[in-house]
Amino acid sequence: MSENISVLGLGLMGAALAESLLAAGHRVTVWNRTPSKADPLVAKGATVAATPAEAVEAGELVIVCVLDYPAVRQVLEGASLTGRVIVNLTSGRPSEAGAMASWVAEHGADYLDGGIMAVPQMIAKPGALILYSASQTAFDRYERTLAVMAEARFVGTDPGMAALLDLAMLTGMYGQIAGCLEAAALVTSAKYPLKQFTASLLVPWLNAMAALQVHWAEAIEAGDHATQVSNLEVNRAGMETLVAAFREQGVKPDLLLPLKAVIDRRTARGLGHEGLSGLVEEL
Ligand code: FVH
Repeated sequence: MSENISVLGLGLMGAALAESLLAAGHRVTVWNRTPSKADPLVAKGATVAATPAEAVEAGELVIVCVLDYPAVRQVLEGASLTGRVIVNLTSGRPSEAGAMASWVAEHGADYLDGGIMAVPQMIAKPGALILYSASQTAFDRYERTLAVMAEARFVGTDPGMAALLDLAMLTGMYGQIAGCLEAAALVTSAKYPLKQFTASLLVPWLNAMAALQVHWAEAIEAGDHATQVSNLEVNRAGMETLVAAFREQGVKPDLLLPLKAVIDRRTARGLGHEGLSGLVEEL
């Protein structure tokens, strides 16, 4: 079914979202602070609105994707939101999502907050995921429409939950990036071909290790950090070796040292028999 949808914010991500909705046959109205960014979408069939208020009026479903939450507020302020469903796909903090949900409700609209787990090039392709939270009613009503942009997954009625899970997933990603950058520095210090190391050794290893995460999650939920894999004392000694080897190679272990510090703290408290999952108690 073709819907009237408005997209406010046509940066890299907003433009990709609007394009996917147009390609799916929806009637899309667009608005952007810098108007010229609408031109490629107008060429593909979008209608351009002169103001955010005009854009909000045109769509029952209003998608906002701008830099940050203060910008969302600036964009929506002054528009008549009554009866609309506002889907905010701007990245932010859980508390910002909660405040935005209240503000939108005060203005007579239903609210979904979203966390985009994709880059613009992935939109409307397999592998793209958007997490949604806040109004279950709005999600149920528009789930099929939202699924045009990316797999749509509702994670709860707490408005901040999508933002929190988005940040948690980014945290996992940054941890992996930190480890991979240190590994790259170590490998290049020995003049070993980095691409070969990464493709044939590192990536398969990380995939195998990723499988352990669910086991750790179970241990953390149960508060049971007994291990049959490797205890913290073994990991503490391993970290000492790692850091010493880095220094011998002339490489700074800066991204590893915070993890080492937490392992040292936990073992110093006499908990070296536990597994790595126990470190969560230190955070
Ligand atoms: N790009 C990505 O890979 C990530 C993936 C995960 C989610 N993020 C979030 O999406 C939001 C938008 O990101 P973006 O990539 O589209 O960013 P830009 O291309 O830089 O476009 C920014 C748009 O925001 C508009 N804007 C900024 N400030 C204001 C304001 N005060 N009032 C109105 N609009 C504003 C900007 O307008 P203009 O500069 O073109 O006039 C762009 O439309 C973001 O939360 C990411 O974290 C993307």
